[in-house]
Amino acid sequence: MMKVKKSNWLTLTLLLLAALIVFFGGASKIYAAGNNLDSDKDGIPNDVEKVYGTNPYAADSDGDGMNDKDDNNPVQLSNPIKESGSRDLQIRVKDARVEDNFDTNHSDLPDHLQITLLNKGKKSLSNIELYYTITDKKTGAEESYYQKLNSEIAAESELTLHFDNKIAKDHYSANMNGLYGSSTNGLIFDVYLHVKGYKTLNFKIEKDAGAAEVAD
Ligand SMILES: [Ca+2]
Ligand SMILES: [Ca+2]
Ligand SMILES: [Ca+2]
Ligand SMILES: [Ca+2]
Repeated sequence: MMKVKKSNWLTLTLLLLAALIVFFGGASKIYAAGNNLDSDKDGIPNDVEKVYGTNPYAADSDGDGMNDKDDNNPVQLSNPIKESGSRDLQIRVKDARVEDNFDTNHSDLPDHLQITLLNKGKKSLSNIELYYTITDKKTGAEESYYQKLNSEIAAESELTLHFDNKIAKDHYSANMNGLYGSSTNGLIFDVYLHVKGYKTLNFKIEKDAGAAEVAD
């Protein structure tokens, strides 16, 4: 029988190990639900973002220009909206909710921040900015978020904005690892909506105490 030298055994074992790493390394790409998935490529894996309370679908959870990894307060920023104009924005908030959501056919949707706006004016409105704070009514904990929206509200029409992390028109990211997805207490969403040249529109949305929304 052929004798295999000790050093050859070592080479064979190493080759086998390399083959296994290549095989399973490739396989893990197929079963991408692995622990190291970093959906927003901000350097923090999804599972860790859950622990940090940051958004796994946004590299910059709060929209202050600093990525989650570099931001000491990744879910807090002060209101960046500055406006000296005094014209009233011709927008009426038709509906604003963070639970009991529905789509255009009035079918149930998973809970999320949803705002329906009516543009009463004769001009379409774009370059909409949104800043909102979420306050836990029981603990007083507060988070804040800022987003520039690329939605346009045509003249004399209405539009519904969804903050649910779906990749679709008029859908935006929202941090379901934050208070909204983790607190069972009542929450207050204090929303500031701004279009350049017009007074900022401010309104509040309340979420009743109850089960926390489940982050998906
Ligand atoms: Ca990440
Ligand atoms: Ca993130
Ligand atoms: Ca940030
Ligand atoms: Ca921040």
